[in-house]
Amino acid sequence: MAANMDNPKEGGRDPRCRVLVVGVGGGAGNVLGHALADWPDPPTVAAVNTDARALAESGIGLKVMIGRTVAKGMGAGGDAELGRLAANEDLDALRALVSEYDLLILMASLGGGTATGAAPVLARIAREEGLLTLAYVTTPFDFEGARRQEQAQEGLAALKPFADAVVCLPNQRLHAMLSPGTPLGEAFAFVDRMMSAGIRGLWTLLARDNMLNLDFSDLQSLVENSGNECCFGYGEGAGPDKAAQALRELLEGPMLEKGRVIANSGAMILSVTGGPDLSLSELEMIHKRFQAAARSGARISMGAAVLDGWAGRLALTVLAAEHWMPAARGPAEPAPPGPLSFFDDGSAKEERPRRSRKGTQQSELPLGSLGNDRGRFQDVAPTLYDGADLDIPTFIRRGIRIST
Ligand SMILES: Nc1nc2c(ncn2[C@@H]2O[C@H](COP(=O)(O)OP(=O)(O)OP(=O)(O)O)[C@@H](O)[C@H]2O)c(=O)[nH]1
Ligand SMILES: [Mg+2]
Repeated sequence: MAANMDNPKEGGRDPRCRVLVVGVGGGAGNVLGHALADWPDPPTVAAVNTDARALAESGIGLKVMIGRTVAKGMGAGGDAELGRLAANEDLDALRALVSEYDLLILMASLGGGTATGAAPVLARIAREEGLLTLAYVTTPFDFEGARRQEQAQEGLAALKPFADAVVCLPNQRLHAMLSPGTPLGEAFAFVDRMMSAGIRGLWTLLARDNMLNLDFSDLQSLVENSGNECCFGYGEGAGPDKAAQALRELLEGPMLEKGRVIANSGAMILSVTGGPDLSLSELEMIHKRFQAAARSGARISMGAAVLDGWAGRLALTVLAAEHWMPAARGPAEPAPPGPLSFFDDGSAKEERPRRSRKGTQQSELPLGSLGNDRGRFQDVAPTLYDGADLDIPTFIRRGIRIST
């Protein structure tokens, strides 16, 4: 059973679960801006940032500004402690943001100040409010330097105790998929594409009446027994060979370490997105290939969505739990592994404790005059790569203008 079906949101059919997607910090805001551009039926998406200019420029409708006092609307300048203080300054706004939902998909590009410091605070609040939290995070490319990498690892360690599962994509894993000499902006755009496709693929299955549905409880079962860690992979194909192409990209590519992650995982969710031409034989082939690649007894669950405009295309998203352990007892215990679970094992799930509902609140933006300079971080050693200062908000660095 999907949780909390008693209070469907406006807009037609009952949602299978109420999903809130939040991007914390500049990089995550860019990923979600990217995702929204190609998302016909999106869930509620919010941006949380210390950076007033980044929020103002973002195409994301729901914006929560944090840390007006400590960060003065200028970003955290790569300082994770400042990001944490900023979130603590606006606990009420963050609580109001999440309190109406069942599932939080929290996106954070770790390594800078805001996401690294604030994402663990948001995850803690979501836990207190009874949401299931699936955090999608990236860690920096090696070329961004040791300081960012270390800070990202600290952020990851701080996030794990509060998220039900963290899906971590080290940017460096994608490095092998980029040709040498790829400009910085293009490298991040590639990460944006991978992350946004993964989040969209999962949400599409949760939210729609699909050919093969994914139920909230199935996701809950995977993440709650995942040992707090999942891996994520994405592959796509086009033309008559589309399923084989997508499989090759996933099982032989670097995102899932050339199949090593699949071979080690105790449970995984496969999400297939295709057009009206998506065939049963393609689904069978995908399932068989994963069964062959997975370890014996692994629980493989598959959902498939057919979207208009996707004829001739196929995308495959995987969430895999390497440290998955079946629950020892209780209603959350999953069914024993079968040949093919289409998420219909009927295992009822206990509702997570929730507090009384509060109205969602949108913070106001104090839009002062902000220039392209480093503001009060003028005296802090910049994180430079290829002439670009990574502590300057990404959208300014990349000259991104997202239309509103
Ligand atoms: N996918 C993606 N990642 C990005 C982008 N820009 C930066 N990143 C990554 O995100 C990490 C954190 O950078 P930001 O998102 O700019 O930092 P922040 O969380 O906003 O923190 P402050 O800017 O210090 O307040 C970087 O180290 C990069 O690895 C982007 O446009 N897309
Ligand atoms: Mg920023």
